[in-house]
Amino acid sequence: MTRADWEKSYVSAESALREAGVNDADLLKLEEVRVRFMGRKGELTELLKSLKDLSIEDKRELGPKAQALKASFDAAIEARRAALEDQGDTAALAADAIDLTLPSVRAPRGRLHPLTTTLHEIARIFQLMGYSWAEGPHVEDERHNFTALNIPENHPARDSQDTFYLQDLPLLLRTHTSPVQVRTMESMRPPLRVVCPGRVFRHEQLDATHSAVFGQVEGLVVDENIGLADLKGHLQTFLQKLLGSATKTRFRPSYFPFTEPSTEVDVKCFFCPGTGCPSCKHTGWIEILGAGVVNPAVLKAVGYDETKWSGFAFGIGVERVAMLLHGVRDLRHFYTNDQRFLKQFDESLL
Ligand code: 2NL
Repeated sequence: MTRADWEKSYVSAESALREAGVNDADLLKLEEVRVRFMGRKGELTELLKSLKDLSIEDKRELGPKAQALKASFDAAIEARRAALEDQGDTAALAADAIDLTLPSVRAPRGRLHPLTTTLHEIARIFQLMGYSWAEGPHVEDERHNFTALNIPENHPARDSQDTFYLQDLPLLLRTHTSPVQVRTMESMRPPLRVVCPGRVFRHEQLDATHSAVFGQVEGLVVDENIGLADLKGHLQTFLQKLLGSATKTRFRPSYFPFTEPSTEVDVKCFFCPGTGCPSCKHTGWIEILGAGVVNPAVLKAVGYDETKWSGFAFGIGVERVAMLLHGVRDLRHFYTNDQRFLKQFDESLL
């Protein structure tokens, strides 16, 4: 190779290098370029190899020139590779950036439903007053739900308009928790004090104050010489513990087949100063529970000596109490499980 040929190759390699696009190449393209110039048959490799065909003097002059071209090529490739790797690292870091100094997301904590805490609150007060807690089946027979309670065969409460009966079986969904007390009396001798909290079922249209499934707490005391005065004392104590010691009570005559006499218990309205408001339907009083002296026919039906024993009983609706305690005006809020509603109830009331 002549010096002139070599110089031509040099100029051609130099301009090819300039146009190779090193500074826009990605990693794959960059390797292609490197092989194209510096591979075994690469343009630069050939140029360096062909130095050996030149005279000593030409080698001395052109050798460093060729080396400088290779060095600047190597440097350009290396700079581009470093820039690409740097970019890659930055992108990878951005893609899975986790700020370990951020506070963690709190796991949502469960809490008891306001109807559950209300039922617990009612039963707990009676437990403080010496009552024990009893539960029983939701599916009952007519004897425990009606007959033993002195509810006559033709009573409207027995109608399938009001009571859910099971298909093809002489069974029903209990309409109150009284059958639990009947079962307690069947299995225990007096004296007894018991509360029976639980779910009850009535064939009812759902509205702001009625539901076909609702909670009830019934209570029963049987002992010697139990009368209306005991009933009034226990229920007044209970209501003052539930609603505050300033709570005023009123006992109105009423009627239930299973108690005689029977009474409905009102508390002085705690929403208005007795002047009347929608909560007390402008009467100044709020009806809160029903009660009475146990009808001797009920004691007799469970095999108790009704000349020796007497008692009183009461029933209180859980939804109604929860609505009064929390100022809820529509009971359907308790069943729809809207988190915005449920989150308002105190987490600590477990
Ligand atoms: C109400 C009225 C009441 C009873 C329930 C009862 C149970 C037995 C014997 C006698 Cl085993 N009585 N339970 C008595 C009076 C009233 O509930 O309005 N509840 C929401």
